[in-house]
Amino acid sequence: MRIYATTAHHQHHCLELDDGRLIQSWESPDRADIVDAELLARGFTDVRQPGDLDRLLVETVHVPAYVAFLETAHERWVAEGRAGSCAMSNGWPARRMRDIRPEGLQAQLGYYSFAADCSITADTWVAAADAARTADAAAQHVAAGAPSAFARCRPPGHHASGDQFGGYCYLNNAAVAAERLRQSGVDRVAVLDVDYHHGNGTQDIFYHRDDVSFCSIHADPKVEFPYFLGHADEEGMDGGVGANLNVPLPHGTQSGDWFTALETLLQWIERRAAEAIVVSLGVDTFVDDPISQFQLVSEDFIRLGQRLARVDRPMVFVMEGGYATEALGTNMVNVLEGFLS
Ligand code: Q9C
Ligand code: ZN
Repeated sequence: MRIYATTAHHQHHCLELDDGRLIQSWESPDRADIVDAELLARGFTDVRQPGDLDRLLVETVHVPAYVAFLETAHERWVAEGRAGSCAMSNGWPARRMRDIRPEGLQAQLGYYSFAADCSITADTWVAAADAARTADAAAQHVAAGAPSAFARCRPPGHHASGDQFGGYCYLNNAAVAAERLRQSGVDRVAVLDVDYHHGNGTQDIFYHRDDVSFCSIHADPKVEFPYFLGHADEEGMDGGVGANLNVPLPHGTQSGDWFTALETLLQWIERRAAEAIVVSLGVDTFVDDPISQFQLVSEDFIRLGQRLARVDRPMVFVMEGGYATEALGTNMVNVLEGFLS
């Protein structure tokens, strides 16, 4: 299996508001290093650099003004002489306020984000752009006939909507991959999101479309981030009615119930007649994940990969979450090795 990866992400490590403290984010550069080391150790040696960022492709899943905002926000932050090292919002357009695009940088940070768990550093844009082109390259490889590819993305992407960052995500790498498959002539694509958190951004980007189906198993948003999307009654809208499926599960979910939910999703994908699948591959379902509450064990990730191989469709694996850094390499590569075995 070919791997796509870059190292620009290294410079990006943002601040996160966590339990009332401002900390260096759980979403750290060593996450990628650990995965890269494990890939090499287990014989995944076909590691490539992606091509240039296809801005037009990115702007099919993101609003162009949002992309320009991400690119320039930190320069504007510095130019304004702000005290903190990261550009971060302190107010959002919540209920009873207006959905109106403001002018000032601090106000636009609120307009273009939905959570205080991530922020924009001097290197965030380069890292996010690298992750997006990494996902694009993996999708192009699969579109050209490869049975699978792994985009070792960082930062992750599935929480980023068309015009909002949050949940450690800025550009939606999985959505970029799905859109690349579509533009390469794959008529029907499915995104299978197995990250512990609901992929609210990906769902929203494709919510009105029938050609890209989205399904997800995740912790119930009634009690877990991103709280305000990912509920079981969200089925798609307009032309996309029936093209969205959420299976929320309670805190404490163990392997048995998780794999039962996976069967539900895979049967649904079969009914959706997807020709290729993008897997939003988060392994924060792991029992020792420091910010998550499911109880999968490392062997479960091998089983996940084996089960996905039996789906027998071209697959683009896009790395998302997973914060038990020590075990992250093992868990992530277990899925890929299970898939190939
Ligand atoms: N106390 C992904 O897995 N909330 N994003 C963290 C920690 C946000 C996770 C709170 C979690 C976002 C891609
Ligand atoms: Zn997650």
